[in-house]
Amino acid sequence: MRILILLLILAGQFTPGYSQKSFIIPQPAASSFTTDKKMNLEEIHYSCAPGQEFLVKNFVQQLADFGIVLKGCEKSLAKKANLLLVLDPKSLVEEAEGYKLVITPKQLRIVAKSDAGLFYGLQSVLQLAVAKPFAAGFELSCGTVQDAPKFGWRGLMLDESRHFFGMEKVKMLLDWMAFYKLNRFHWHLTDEPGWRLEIKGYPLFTTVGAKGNFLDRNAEPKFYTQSEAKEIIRYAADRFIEVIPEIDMPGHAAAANRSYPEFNGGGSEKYPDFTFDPGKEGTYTYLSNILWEVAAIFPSRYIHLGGDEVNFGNQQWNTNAGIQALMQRHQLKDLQAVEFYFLRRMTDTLSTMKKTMIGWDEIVTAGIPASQCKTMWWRHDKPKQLELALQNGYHTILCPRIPFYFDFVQSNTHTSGRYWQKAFAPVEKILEFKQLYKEQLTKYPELIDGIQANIWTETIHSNERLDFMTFPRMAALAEAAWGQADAADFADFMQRLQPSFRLYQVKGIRYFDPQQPEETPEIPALKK
Ligand code: TNX
Repeated sequence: MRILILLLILAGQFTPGYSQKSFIIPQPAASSFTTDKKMNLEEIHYSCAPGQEFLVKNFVQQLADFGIVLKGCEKSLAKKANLLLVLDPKSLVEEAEGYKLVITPKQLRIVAKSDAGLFYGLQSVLQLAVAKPFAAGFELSCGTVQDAPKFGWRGLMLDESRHFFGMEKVKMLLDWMAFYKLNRFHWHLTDEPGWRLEIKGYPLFTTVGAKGNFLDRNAEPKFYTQSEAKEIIRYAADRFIEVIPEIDMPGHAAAANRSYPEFNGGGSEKYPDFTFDPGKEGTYTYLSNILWEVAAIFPSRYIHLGGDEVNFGNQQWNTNAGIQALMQRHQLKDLQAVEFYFLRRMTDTLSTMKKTMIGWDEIVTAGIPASQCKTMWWRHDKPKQLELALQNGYHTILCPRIPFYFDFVQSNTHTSGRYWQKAFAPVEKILEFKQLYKEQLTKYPELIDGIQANIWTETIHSNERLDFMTFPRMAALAEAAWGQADAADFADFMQRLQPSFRLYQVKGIRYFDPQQPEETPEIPALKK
């Protein structure tokens, strides 16, 4: 009998059951935790190189933001440290953003090749800590995590043209992106309802262009000054998030055209003043002046030029003498050829600024050299466009509407927000992403940079509704983008999501729980 018990215990130690599963989201590449040994951290004695001290400071701040206040936090000798950060360029942790975390009863050690890796190690600790907080400090189970992301581009886009949310809300999103190890914030700053970025050479953008939103043409002007934009960029950089601005062209330009009508290429009945005028030399100077300012604000290598849906409102190009002359001069056979000419030219302009262009998937047949751009594939109903992008050698970010458009509803019981026929964007579908695009991921692993979710805001007018549409789908996005879970396991993911739900509650975030739809009712959109 005793032998049998002993055998059972031993068997237990070597089966996966022994390793207590962690609650970390996104799921780490490998982790193992013991159930019987713990480490308590009430006071931090840290050791790291002077250049990494900011990571400890920021970590302590993050703990405090979640209500975990330590008794103290001071630097100590490595031997006595209970938190050790080791930046080792030659470490066995292979990937730039990877890390190894070792928790023993006396010490918590993170080894990485880069600051980003150390930061992600600390985010994992943060997630474990908030799952077991104490009055002072927190408790961790001992164990190890060896981790790195599958995808380098783990993005979230926010449309602030249709509705403007402001500094505080953007910072809140960046905080949560960091918590879930997302690393690209794509900022959609211009579109029809409003232009949201100060451009010093063109002051009318912030008086005329910034006025109004999707629901109210006369809403007071809302925009970011250049110094506010820089503050957001810094805030994001502290969290290892790169900010990519989007200045949409040649379509979706109505707010710009209200400000400077001399560069208006006209629109359609449904989309008035939709395009810039590609037939005027002055338009190229104007846009290049704007982009020089944008390039000076945003340190990112990338500027997103949109390039989407131009045919929604380019009919007037047919009767515009300047455009007709341009077509003759350059032998452009139709309006799409004009659009592509415009995009090639603007991409060249960005190249002179040492910036790489990003465009929506409309650009993949524009003849732009692959070395000068990246594309975002969004039209899930046009898989051909993705195939073309990859065949043409374009680095591609996957953000198909289904399941990555967060303005789509997340449950078929919801009535506010988009559907594609009957399709929508539930958490389950986000988790299934790797299986859905297995073929492309296998065939073009070096061209698919990663994935991104896009929060379009025609139907999102308030912070509350923004939260409802974003949480917990942001966590599912991170799970897919980090890409280490072997297969989509909704039940397991929902289990790991429970600590996040508690934090959302503490923070007053109106989230959606797919397993408790009645308790987390839909926050409806306002109708136009
Ligand atoms: C398509 S995605 C758009 C946006 C809309 C969105 C609504 C893309 C490149 N264009 O302008 O806001 O659908 O889901």
